[in-house]
Amino acid sequence: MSRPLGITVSRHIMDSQRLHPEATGDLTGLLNELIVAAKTISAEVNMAGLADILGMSGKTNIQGEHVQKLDEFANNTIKRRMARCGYLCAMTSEEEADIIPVAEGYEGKYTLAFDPLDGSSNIDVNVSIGTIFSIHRRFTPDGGPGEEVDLLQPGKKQVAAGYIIYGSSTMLVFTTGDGVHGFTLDPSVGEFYLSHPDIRIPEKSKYFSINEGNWHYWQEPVRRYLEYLKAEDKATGRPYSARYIGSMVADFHRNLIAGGIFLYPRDSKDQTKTYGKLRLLYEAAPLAMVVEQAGGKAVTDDGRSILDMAPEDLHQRVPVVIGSARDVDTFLQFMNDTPVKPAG
Ligand code: FBP
Repeated sequence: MSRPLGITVSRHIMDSQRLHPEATGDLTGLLNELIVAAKTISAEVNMAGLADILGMSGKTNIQGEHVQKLDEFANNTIKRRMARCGYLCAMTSEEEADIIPVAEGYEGKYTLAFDPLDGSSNIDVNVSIGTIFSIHRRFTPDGGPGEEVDLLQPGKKQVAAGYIIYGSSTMLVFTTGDGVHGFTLDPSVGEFYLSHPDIRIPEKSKYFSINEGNWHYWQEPVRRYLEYLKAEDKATGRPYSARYIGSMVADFHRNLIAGGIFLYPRDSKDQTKTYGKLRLLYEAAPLAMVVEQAGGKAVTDDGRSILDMAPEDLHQRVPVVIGSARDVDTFLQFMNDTPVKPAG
């Protein structure tokens, strides 16, 4: 279905719903509520320097990270709005140790996992940050509060996933399984308009995104892969350029639009994070659904499909390699020590 530029996101969601005669409108309602929360966060982020909302909240979250005031604001904004939207049975957030219940009497048939503000180390320095979300159909029978099992479902079972990036403009990028579409917020109207229909990640990459400060803590094949990306070879467009913002959502978005590979492999730097830093439920799995719907690929550094992974814990970490499919395959050839097939 061709999608005219400039339509509003609500119209786009309604049009997509028409493609699914079995749809009840609940997912549409849920997405629209989430979009209102995103607009609220966007307004606060844009005013952050003026609104005494920069800096630490004085709290520490389940990850052992110091919680930023804006993190807390974003978390509360989403929690409050979604707890009474009537479409959810349970939620989980990067900022909360346990399952987040919805208000009694408002239980619905979906679950929401979210990272309220990804890239928190960049909040105070005005660098792009974002909200990442993942939606599943509940696993337990409809009616009543949800349980952890409703949230601990593999990424391939997601019914919708995406992110809102608060950058030079605020953009919403998401998929409901019918391709990936991007919408730009017009703050003067307070409306998201379709600006990037049917996003496809370029086959040919230009960029690699990884924190090279962790070089000495990586497994040897990871280092060899980076050396390969930096070696000169015109035929394969190497050397690639290094781009690393330190906000996964922003690094991912650049690579989705311009072509690239983002890697956060396991490393031996921090014994509490021996199997990667990034979280499966509300960072890796939603971006994996987006990239695969856009023609890319998302795996762990030992070649497991991120979307096939069955989560065991709400805050489970996972090593992530995500981006243009050909580059992810080349990375895996290094990890499996198989000779790299020349590109093309
Ligand atoms: P949060 O900010 O949501 O905790 O996310 C983790 C994150 O900031 C990612 O966005 C980013 O890719 C990564 O950590 C940066 O880690 P590092 O500073 O180790 O490179």
